[in-house]
Amino acid sequence: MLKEKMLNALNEQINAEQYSALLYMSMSAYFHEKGLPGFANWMYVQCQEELSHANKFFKYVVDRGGRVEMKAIKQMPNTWDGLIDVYEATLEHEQMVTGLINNLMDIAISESDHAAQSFLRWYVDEQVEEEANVQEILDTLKLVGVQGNGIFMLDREMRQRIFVDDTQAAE
Ligand code: OFO
Repeated sequence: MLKEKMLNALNEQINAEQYSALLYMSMSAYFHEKGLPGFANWMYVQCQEELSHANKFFKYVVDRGGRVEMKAIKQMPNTWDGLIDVYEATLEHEQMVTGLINNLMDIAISESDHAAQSFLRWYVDEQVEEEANVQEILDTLKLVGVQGNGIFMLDREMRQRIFVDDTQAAE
């Protein structure tokens, strides 16, 4: 059985992951508007990943006998100042999420909840990958510049990304 503090934090995290999904969907819509279908696809896949993260937390709470409580999702931004601004905002958001995951792990450690520590390790590793992927795109964008042929090629590359549900493979 989950202790109350951990249960509340897990419910907050379900909300945070769902917010992440909608934030990335909003970024996807922004890229469609800007004529960048590849980047729009990349963000849509990111949205699907975040929903899978939320669902994994949902299932975990249920498996531990806890009650999932769905909460209102705060308004996400709808516009940005170009490609670099979007990926800077994405990196900042992922760094914030890493902080939330670390906080969950701190609670699990302080409560000697070994099952939660084991479960959360997947997210600790996932956040390293999330931040690294976004940083890499940001570095590439800064290198090629945000206009012209480089962006056209990059947009085509971003179109290749497909959703793979890593949360299932880890179980
Ligand atoms: Fe769920 O990893 Fe991003 O936010």
